Amino acid sequence: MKNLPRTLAMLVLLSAAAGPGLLHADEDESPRTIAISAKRFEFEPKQITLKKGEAVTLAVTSQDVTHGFFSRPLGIDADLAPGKTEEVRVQPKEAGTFTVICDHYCGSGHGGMKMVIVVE
Ligand SMILES: [Cu+2]
Repeated sequence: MKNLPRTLAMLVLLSAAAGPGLLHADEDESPRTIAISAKRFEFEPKQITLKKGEAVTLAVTSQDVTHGFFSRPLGIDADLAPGKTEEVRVQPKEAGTFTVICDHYCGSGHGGMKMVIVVE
């Protein structure tokens, strides 16, 4: 009798499925726009985060009375007329945490009307 041929075990190599290469999402050429609303006595959102060196447009709209939108270190100084949207360009050069204040008197809570821009 013939010996049964030995069964050869086959090694199955499982190769990890290689991805089609890393996809790099190109940076959008046009500046990102962030909508911000202003009304007595707050900005909404209260905080945004930007990247150092990234140019963005802040589209700031007053919902009620005239407000200011001011941050000296970020070079922001805008007046916000009621019902209008002011496009404020900003391109932060430094990382840090910056406060934007309303610098146009708008009533009893004016002194606390501010928002924070974090640059990282
Ligand atoms: Cu104010």
